[in-house]
Amino acid sequence: MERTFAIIKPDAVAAGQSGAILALIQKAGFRVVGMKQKRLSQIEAENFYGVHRERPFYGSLVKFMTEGPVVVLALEAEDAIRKWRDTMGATNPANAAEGTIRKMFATSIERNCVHGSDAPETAAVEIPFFFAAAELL
Ligand code: 3AN
Repeated sequence: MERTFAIIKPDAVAAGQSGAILALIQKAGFRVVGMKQKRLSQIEAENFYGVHRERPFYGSLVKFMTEGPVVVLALEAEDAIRKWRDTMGATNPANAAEGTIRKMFATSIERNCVHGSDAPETAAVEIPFFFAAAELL
C-alpha cells in the first residue's frame, strides 16, 4: 500500500465540488486516511509550492491557493501516487483525458481544481506538512 497527498483547491471548494470530487476519489478505490478543510496561510502556500519559487506563475499560484478554503487529503491505495495522478488528469485541463477530475472541473492550467504528489519523496514531505501522525487513521 502507498499513500499520496491531495488537495481540493479553492476553485473547486468555492464551486461546491468537494463532495463530487470526494465521491470520485472513493469510487476510484482510495481509502481516505486524513481529511480536513482549512485555509492556507500565505507562508504555508509559499512553502508548499517552494519548488516553483522561480517560475513566472509562482506569485499568482500562491494568491490563488490562499483565496479560500481547500480540502487537504491523505489517500491510500496500491500505487496511490500514479493512480491519483491518473484520476486527476493532465495539469492543463485542455490536455486532460475524458473522465478525469481536471477534465470535469478544472477551468485553466492554474485553476486546475486538485493537487497530487508527483513522487514518493514528495508525498513523504507533503503528508506531514499538513497532518500530524495521529490524524492519519
Ligand atoms: P501538477 O499539479 O500537475 O503536479 P505542477 O506541479 O507542475 O503540476 O504545478 C503545480 C501547480 O502550479 C499546478 N497545479 C497549477 O495550479 C500551477 N501551474 C503549473 N503550471 C502553470 C502554468 N504554466 N501557469 C499557471 N499555473 C501553473
